[in-house]
Amino acid sequence: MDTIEPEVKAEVREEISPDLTGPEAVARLNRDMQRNSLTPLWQIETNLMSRQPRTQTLPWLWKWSTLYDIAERAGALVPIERGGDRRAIALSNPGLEGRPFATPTLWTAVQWLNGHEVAPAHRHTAQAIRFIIEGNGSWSTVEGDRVFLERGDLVLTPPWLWHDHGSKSDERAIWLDGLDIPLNNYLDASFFEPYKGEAQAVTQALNGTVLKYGVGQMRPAWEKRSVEYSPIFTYKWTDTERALDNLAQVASSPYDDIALEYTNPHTGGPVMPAFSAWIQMLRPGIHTQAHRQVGSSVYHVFEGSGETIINGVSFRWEKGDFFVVPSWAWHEHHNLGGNERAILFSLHDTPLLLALNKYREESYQLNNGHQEITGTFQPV
Ligand code: GTQ
Ligand code: FE2
Repeated sequence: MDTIEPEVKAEVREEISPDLTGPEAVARLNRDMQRNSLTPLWQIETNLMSRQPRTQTLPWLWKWSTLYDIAERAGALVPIERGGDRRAIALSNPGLEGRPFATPTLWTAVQWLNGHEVAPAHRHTAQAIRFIIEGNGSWSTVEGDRVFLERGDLVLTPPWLWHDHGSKSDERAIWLDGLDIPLNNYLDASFFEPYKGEAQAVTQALNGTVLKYGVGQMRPAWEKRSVEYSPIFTYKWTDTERALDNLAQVASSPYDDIALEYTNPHTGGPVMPAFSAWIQMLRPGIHTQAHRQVGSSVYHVFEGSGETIINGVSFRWEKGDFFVVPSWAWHEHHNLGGNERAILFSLHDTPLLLALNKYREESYQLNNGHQEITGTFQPV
């Protein structure tokens, strides 16, 4: 067995000197703590337990024109091979020291699949969703259940289920991937396994979980409730859009207008334990009030144009753009698309904060809930 040698052996204290209580003794104490891998709280407390969240995550925005151009070039230049497994390009928040994470808890990537390609099957403990931006003729197979991908569909890849993606058309498919990779790694909980073959056999009727559970109000009487994650592997856009239109007839939020969380119909909770997914419609002209929450979010503009004001800075967005709202940042949304609706898809790590009893939210009290705009974000 290997042993780990401490850098400093045996010598826990320096030689006794005549100064037992003065500044020299304090300096010696500090040195001894350091060389024995100890840290005094009294020197770090104000950083360690800040009065309010002091995130490194920056509010940021990625333009669709840039994302698309880069993904398209990767599609032409980079084959999908075992080992890499996926042609996915991660949003790397410039505040997070070059790590490939959009926020401290969320991996968000744009994945590009060429026509007739297969991204080979594998499984991992990281929890994943896809939101389909373009998908004609492409599919994803999750544990033998093949779902066809169409624009606006939400597709789930719950932890440790086999999944592969492919296409039977000449067209490329492109979608948003959301995973809890940063959290999974922070918790030292990552397991990954490649599948023995390339793609799984399809063992169920197409869109099997939609047929089985998709109405959401009922489940096969002989089955138990699915508590850990939603048993529905795809939420079809036509249902999502109908739910938005229906909600708009009866209610709205002053902060988010017509906002819906995708739920596990068996629990009413989020689709995954580590994050929740939302779809939201900002009706024409809507300018919401600002609020802030503990927890980070990533948004994708599915339709329309507008701005989100984050901590006083206007982030102008249009169809396809992605942006990040860090923890405890004031934010309000503004549809600037004339008579057009705007639709935002988003991921939030709220379920973690709620489960751990760390969630807080606050509404902006000044100026009818609207922040003063002090700057405009300039995309690269
Ligand atoms: O499609 O299975 O963006 O495993 C990152 C890891 C996508 C996937 C990502 C993955 C996948
Ligand atoms: Fe995967």
